[in-house]
Amino acid sequence: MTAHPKPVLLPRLRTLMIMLLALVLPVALSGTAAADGGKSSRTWTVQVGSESSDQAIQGMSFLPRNIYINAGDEVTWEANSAEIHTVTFLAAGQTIESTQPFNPFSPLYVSKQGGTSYDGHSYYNSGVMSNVSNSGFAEVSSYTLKFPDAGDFTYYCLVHGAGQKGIVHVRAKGTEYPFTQEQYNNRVERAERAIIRDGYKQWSEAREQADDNTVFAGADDGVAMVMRFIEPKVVIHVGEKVSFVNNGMGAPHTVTFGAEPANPLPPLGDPTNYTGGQLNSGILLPGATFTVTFNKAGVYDYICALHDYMGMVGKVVVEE
Ligand SMILES: [Cu+2]
Repeated sequence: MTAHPKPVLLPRLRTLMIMLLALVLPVALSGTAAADGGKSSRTWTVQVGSESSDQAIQGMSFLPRNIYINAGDEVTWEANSAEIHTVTFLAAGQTIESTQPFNPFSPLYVSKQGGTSYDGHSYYNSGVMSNVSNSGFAEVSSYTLKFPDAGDFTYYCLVHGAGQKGIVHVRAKGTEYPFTQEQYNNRVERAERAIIRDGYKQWSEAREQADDNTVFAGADDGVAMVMRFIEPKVVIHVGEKVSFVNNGMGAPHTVTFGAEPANPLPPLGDPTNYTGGQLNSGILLPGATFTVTFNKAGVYDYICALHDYMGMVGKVVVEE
């Protein structure tokens, strides 16, 4: 989970992709945009997550949250953020609470489960979705399911639990669609902008409360999440403490000094007497605080082992 710059398409590759799109689009449009009274099957698109361009703000939502389709249509979920998510339809009788917390070591959580046509009652999972290749998982960038039968089908993100859900409303073949994909897309863009605004607001509020002895490990209101330490760099003196506070509502973080452990979930080292080397808070859940006493002068880099690849890293400078 080391930090790498976000991959950028080479200009020539981008041109090639536009040319390919030009070839593919007329075919795709003939199946999706025709005014056919909803008789032919369509493919609809839902965005999984959202983010600011620097990846600092991550949105925990499926957009649009509700989509109205007809029996026989398909939905494609597209990974739209560096933060990981899943698209998961639970088995009949299974609750989202029973799946929590997310288990990063279980294939039931991280790998694709179920077929390509939704049967209305079995467990279907996209696997871990992300728009970057350095999240530490073998990511899926898109996931498509066909919905042959009418019904209202709720799905969740296994990473973010009950707070992140969406509903696919499948109506009988031939029902008039209430919205076009373009109308959904316009709403999605507005919702994304609102999430990012919300994130920057929380970020500046946390900044006002932060000082050299108080660092906020992210900030979030359950939907917009700031994937940064606030402030990331502090300067203290030998013998002083720094408290890392997770004031959020949904996102777990870690505070990890020294070499990143293979499994960053359990705590490691003695935070009451830190003089360098490995020290890990373990999973710092919302509401938790991790306090470290620095007993030796030096410059200590630290990371959130879950979100360092988005830029969630910091530095403690300890002076004599
Ligand atoms: Cu984090």
